[in-house]
Amino acid sequence: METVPKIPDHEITPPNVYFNRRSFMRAGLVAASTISSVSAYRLFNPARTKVATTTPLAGLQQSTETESDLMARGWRVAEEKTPESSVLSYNNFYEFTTEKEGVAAAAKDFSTDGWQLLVDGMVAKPRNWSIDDLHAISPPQERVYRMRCVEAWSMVIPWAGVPLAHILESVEPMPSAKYVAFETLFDPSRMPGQLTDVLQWPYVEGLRIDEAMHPLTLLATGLYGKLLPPQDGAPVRLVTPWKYGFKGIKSIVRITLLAEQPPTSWNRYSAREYGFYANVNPTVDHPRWSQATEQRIGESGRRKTLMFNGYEEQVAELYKGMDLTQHF
Ligand SMILES: Nc1nc2c(c(=O)[nH]1)N[C@H]1C(S)=C(S)[C@@H](COP(=O)(O)O)O[C@H]1N2
Ligand SMILES: [Mo]
Repeated sequence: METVPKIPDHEITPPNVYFNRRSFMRAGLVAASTISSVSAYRLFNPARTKVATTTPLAGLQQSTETESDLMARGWRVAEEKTPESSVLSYNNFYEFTTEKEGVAAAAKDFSTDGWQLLVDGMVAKPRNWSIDDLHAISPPQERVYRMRCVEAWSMVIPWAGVPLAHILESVEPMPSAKYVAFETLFDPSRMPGQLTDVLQWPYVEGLRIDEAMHPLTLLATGLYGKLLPPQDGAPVRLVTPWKYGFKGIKSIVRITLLAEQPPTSWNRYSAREYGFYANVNPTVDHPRWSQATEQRIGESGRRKTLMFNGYEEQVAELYKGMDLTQHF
């Protein structure tokens, strides 16, 4: 990047601000002049979020496969997990707030009682699912995945959930179904961020059907062995670990199978910056910043971003022959 124009706060919070502040806090009150006034303000007025404890996830399956088989599938990663406290307190969820460290507090009273997930469109058997219904056809499995935000920070998260393929197979997609559209709840009385126009609501996402059926694609209902907390997308969110984090749409109420590619929220916001595919790719930079490296939460220094976020062996086949600089 040659020039870095002023980036509105809601689009990207440079992770180095967050981390400088954290290491500064560890180091004690030494380098006050090196941090920005914003982080200095926050340092002395810490908005410490009380992180909600959540309910254990019943029926989490113990895998019978060996660790190396699970790693070959991409279902485990041999990297340190991001501390649970960071996964629960550093979030993007614009339906509540654009302040990453404020999501947990802003979402803490979000009730998901009686949640229904409608799966419809080009399927033989459309139906409404409760979270228990999802777990009844496919007991929750643990998946330890890398998560790479388009803003160039990353985590390693132990999710629990149901392969999306199991749900889609049970509603019997028609041959004409080529894409899968996802939609977050729209209810400004419960999601106050929806009273602002920072994005067009509801948040929507989409996958090609072969991406949706891929064994890495998870409907997550838990993390760290517990039910998903509100700030991470309760009660059910998408996880596609080889794609940028914004594909992982939270608090899903509807999944619709379609013949045509559906609109997606960040692509609608800025098509030249955020593509439909959003595959992690260190060689295709965001127009305003490099994607070659990332800040792993809790680490000092940066690490190299991996092609398809390290899932090349599992997913490269899906994109054979495609120009990834065009289909970014
Ligand atoms: N509905 C909805 N889903 C969303 C978002 C959002 O603002 N609204 N943010 C996305 C972005 S940019 C990221 S990086 C991940 C963050 O997930 P996490 O907070 O559980 O780490 O959620 C994604 N899903
Ligand atoms: Mo993100």
